[in-house]
Amino acid sequence: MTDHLLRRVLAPIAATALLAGCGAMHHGGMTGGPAASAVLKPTQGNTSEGTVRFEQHGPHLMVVARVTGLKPNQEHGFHIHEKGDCSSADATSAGGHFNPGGKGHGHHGAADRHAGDMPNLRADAAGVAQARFSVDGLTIGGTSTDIVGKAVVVHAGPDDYRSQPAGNSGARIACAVIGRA
Ligand SMILES: [Cu+2]
Ligand SMILES: [Zn+2]
Repeated sequence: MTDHLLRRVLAPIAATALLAGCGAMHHGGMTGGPAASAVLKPTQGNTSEGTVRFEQHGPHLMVVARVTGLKPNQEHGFHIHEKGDCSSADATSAGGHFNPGGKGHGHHGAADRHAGDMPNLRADAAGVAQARFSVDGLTIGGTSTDIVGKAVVVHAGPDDYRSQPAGNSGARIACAVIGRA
């Protein structure tokens, strides 16, 4: 087996190890850049909770999340919201999607989108989502695109990546304020 092939086989294993615990997160694939994290707590009447870690690598923001208490086998909208305030019972205190560019809601891979638009979380049969992806247009520190002090929110339903202003993903079931890690 070539090194290249070996890495492709081992990469998912490394990702799993990253999610195994805080200690493990300092090793493996995520190296060195500015980091931030958030601990998701359920909104009133919900049970979803989890952790999200962010790490900046040049223009890319790597996001690693593990969220439990989701609806099994369903996708859930997952965004950065503009206010780091999860104090209201339904997390509407977190405001709308983080949108420093003044754009419309869209697919996370598109140029025209809110900076805070991210891929849906996908829950397994046990209602657990483990995600690892990177998005552009967000930073840790520095500029108007800084996510520190903003909120990360999980929704009851999937984001359709089209509907305005927020993808029609329903109620906010978990919320967290993002802090420097
Ligand atoms: Cu949202
Ligand atoms: Zn949006």
